[in-house]
Amino acid sequence: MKLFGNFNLSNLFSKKKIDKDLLNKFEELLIESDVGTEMASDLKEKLKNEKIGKEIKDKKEIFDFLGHQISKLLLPYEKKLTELNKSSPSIVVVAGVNGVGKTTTIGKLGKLFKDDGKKIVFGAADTFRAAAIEQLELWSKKINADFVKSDLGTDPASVGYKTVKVAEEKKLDLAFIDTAGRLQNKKNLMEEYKKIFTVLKKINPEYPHETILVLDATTGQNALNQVEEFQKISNITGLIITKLDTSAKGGILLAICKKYSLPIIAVGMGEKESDLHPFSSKEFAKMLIKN
Ligand SMILES: Nc1nc2c(ncn2[C@@H]2O[C@H](COP(=O)(O)OP(=O)(O)O)[C@@H](O)[C@H]2O)c(=O)[nH]1
Ligand SMILES: [Mg+2]
Repeated sequence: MKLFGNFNLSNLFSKKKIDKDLLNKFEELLIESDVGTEMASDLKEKLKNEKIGKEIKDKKEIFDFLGHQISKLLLPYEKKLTELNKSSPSIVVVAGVNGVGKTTTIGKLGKLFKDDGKKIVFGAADTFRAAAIEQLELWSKKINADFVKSDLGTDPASVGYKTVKVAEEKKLDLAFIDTAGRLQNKKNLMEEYKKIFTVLKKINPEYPHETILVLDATTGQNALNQVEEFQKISNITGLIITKLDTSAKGGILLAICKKYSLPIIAVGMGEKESDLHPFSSKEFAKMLIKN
């Protein structure tokens, strides 16, 4: 993950004094790093108010200041993992476009809750691809979770229904329902996605308790469109941002928070089961600034 692309923040602050020109360059760098214009101007103002005209004795001072500001901006968007498990069972739908990391993230979430002694079930409601069903089944075996599937091409809502029933009957703590990804350009998949919610709500109007949208940090600005599209058709209650272990620009996370005020639950930092980390504004800001 990086914040400042190929530019070097360090070079920018090699000047001895923070003046208007430097502040404008700083803002440009922020915009190029996907944080969005509002966030960029916010951070520029903060730097200006605090440091304009002052001598820069040590660049570290600037990095620490920035890290602290970013951490403060992101703090209200932290959502604890335990909030996903406030009811018994807690029903969680996992949404997102194809390839963002939904299935992998469910596996990793399952692992975190399993390690915490919770009983869980995975529902393979991405019935669109055989590989997707197998992939989730593998995860369920790996972490010893219950697993519900149907044949390829069956109605995803019926898999959702069966998954919830298993969770209720076996008195499990959590059910994670995987969904198919190619939504924006596939009308029937979109309808099927909406039907999952209709069916779950018939069982219990409170279902699902959570709908997590998974976003791939490498898609940059496009992630914003995805939030917009999914919010139109479902009540997104939290985000998980994946692939922050790559050269993705982590700044997109700031833009999303600012624009949509959605909480962030966790960040994906790799493909392994241990690579999902609860979102900490402090840790995240530290990682951003380090690069
Ligand atoms: N580097 C990296 N790869 C990830 C991460 N999360 C998922 N992936 C990979 O992204 C690809 C797509 O993941 P998958 O879970 O199948 O996406 P889905 O189509 O949304 O279900 C797979 O190769 C995953 O291993 C992550 O945090 N970092
Ligand atoms: Mg999948």
